[in-house]
Amino acid sequence: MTLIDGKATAATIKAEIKDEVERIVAQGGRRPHLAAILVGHDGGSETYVKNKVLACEACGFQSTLIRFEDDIREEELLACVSRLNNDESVDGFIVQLPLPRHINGQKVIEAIDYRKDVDGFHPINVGRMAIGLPCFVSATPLGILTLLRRYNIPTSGKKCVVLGRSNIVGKPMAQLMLQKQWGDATVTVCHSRSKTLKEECRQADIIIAAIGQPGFVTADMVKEGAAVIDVGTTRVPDATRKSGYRLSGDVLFDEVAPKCSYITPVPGGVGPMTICMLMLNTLSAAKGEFYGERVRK
Ligand code: BQF
Repeated sequence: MTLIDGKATAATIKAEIKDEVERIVAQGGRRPHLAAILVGHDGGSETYVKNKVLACEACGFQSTLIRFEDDIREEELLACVSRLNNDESVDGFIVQLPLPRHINGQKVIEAIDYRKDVDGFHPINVGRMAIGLPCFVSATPLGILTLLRRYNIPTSGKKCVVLGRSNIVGKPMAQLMLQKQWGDATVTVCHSRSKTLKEECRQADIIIAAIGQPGFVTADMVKEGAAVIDVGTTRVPDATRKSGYRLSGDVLFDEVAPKCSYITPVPGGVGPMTICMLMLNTLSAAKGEFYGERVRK
């Protein structure tokens, strides 16, 4: 069993990004600039945005954090998006999700200029991704594909089961695993209503778990020698921690790991790669490019 070290892989890639940024700056170019909009004070969102700001520093990027209280009106948020769309000093920006319930998140996403949509959530990027055109690919699926490649885990022609059908992870992950130039796999998507979920998993060469239920994937669901990718990052209370909680994945790691060829831990697996791919997308945006064919293997 090989433990996939997402934290180390992300650190390597961030160092590569930083090198490129310093080359750009030495040639008289401007540092890439990522802006983030954070609404409210959700603990998870605070942490995630902090991770993004720190990653910008590691990559030599400029970053701007724009905060709003959770009673912000939708029009104010849309005005902020519009301002960032038109701000030439900003290469890319994100709106940290989830948003408060009184705000139409889809409307906010659609207000983002797709050329600055480094999260890859705008329908133009989603659509372009789905048909294999250059686009911003959402960071978590891109991070997982990067791990599979860097660890030389074969995907072409393999049976891949994606657990979860969210717009952020499950759906784009399944699309990319299907595509010839990415996973080139046979893909099955299972979700909370899937009757044959366990049977599908047992036949999978690769399981990508993104359902947000701690310990959902148990040893009896995993074929001997399968590769298991754990996208879960649920905060569960833990009195022994300073923070009062710990991150729990969707995979019951201790019993599943011995059966795997490869497995990602939580924390330190997919999470750091998500942040790192956001940086890569921002670098592409700063260079006026999409994450397209050109940068693929
Ligand atoms: C790690 C996210 C659910 C909903 C909205 C490193 C992150 C997490 C874990 C992180 C996530 C999850 C992010 C680890 C960003 C991933 O060491 O294991 C980094 O910051 N993430 C987000 O921005 O929004 C979310 C999960």
